Amino acid sequence: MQAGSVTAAVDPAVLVDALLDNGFGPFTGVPCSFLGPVISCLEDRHTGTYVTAANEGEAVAIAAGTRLAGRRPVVILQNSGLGNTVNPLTSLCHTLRIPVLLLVTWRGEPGRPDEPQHELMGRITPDLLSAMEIRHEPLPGEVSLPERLAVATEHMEATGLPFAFIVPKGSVAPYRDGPASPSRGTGTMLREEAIRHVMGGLGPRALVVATTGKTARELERDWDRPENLYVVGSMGCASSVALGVALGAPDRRVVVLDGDGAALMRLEAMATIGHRRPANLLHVLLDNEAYESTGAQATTSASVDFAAIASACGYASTADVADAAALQAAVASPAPGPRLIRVRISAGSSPSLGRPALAPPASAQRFRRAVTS
Ligand SMILES: Cc1ncc(C[n+]2csc(CCOP(=O)(O)OP(=O)(O)O)c2C)c(N)n1
Repeated sequence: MQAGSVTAAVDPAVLVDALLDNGFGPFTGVPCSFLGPVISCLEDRHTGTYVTAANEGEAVAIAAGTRLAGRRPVVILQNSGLGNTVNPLTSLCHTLRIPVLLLVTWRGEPGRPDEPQHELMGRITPDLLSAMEIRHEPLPGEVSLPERLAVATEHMEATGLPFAFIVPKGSVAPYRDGPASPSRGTGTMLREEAIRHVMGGLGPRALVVATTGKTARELERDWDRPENLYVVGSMGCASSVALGVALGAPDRRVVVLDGDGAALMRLEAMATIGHRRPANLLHVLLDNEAYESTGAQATTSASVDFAAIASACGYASTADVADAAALQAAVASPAPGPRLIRVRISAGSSPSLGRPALAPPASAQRFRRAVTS
């Protein structure tokens, strides 16, 4: 597939209708901004047909289950999440011959400038699908969509294997009938304000690890310092990185700025943190009930009691706050760690928020020096 080979963008409603008309559904996945319009369309026009998964591997397993129940599921994912699907695609779908249709976006497509965390996966996406013996092709335009869906169906029925459409940037048009960025979250603060209150309450030597997306970008824009680590990829891994730092540097206070989508993607991290109980770790979970960085699609956090989970996992203390005063008090509290502060915020950020200026390897080196100094 050549970079820039896409002609006209597919209307997400046309894509959804074509999939449903050809017997596909339900849908499950984790958002990428390239396919955000498809999720918006599903949620707006076909309530209940999209299952919000916490990570892409889980989405493949849910899809496999629906296939076993007689459906023709579709998994929506960013290619960065293809890594999360490798095990269920190879050892579940392949082994049991359970076909699922994948719509995989193509961040980091060679020839198109993108962020550093997408570079390697962008280069290997088609090869990775091929290595998993998953037939793939570019998402077709509207005219050839019915024919290519028939080909995908035939292939999946004949082989029992998954089939993938690769979705380059700009190949799906915006969803016309919904807001570009729906309002979500129940708190009085935006993320940038919550970050300000956390950072304002920390000493100069506190080490801060920020999750991928707008959290890392806002932290760098407003509070850049060598003691900050911007985890620009590996969604969900920031709290585990912070655990490692906290275990390796027990004399330093370590703070992770996590997102609700990220925390849910790797909820297992809380079990390990609670088990090891590093007293120097503060886990701040900025909960806007949304994947705000990819277009504010809803996460499942509204029905999740993160403080109860943390307590049950063995965290020494927790707090659940929704306003600035309560957040400041929770950060200043001498309560023992590991400590979880769930901060209920509202989704929203500056439209001019930039991308990290510091190259990731330089940022990691700088952080390492700050930890060991
Ligand atoms: C494995 C993986 N899947 C999907 C993405 C795309 N992605 C980047 S940021 C983001 C949303 C993160 O949501 P949350 O942690 O709630 O933070 P918010 O954007 O709301 O600040 C998503 C889905 C990704 N980077 N990696």
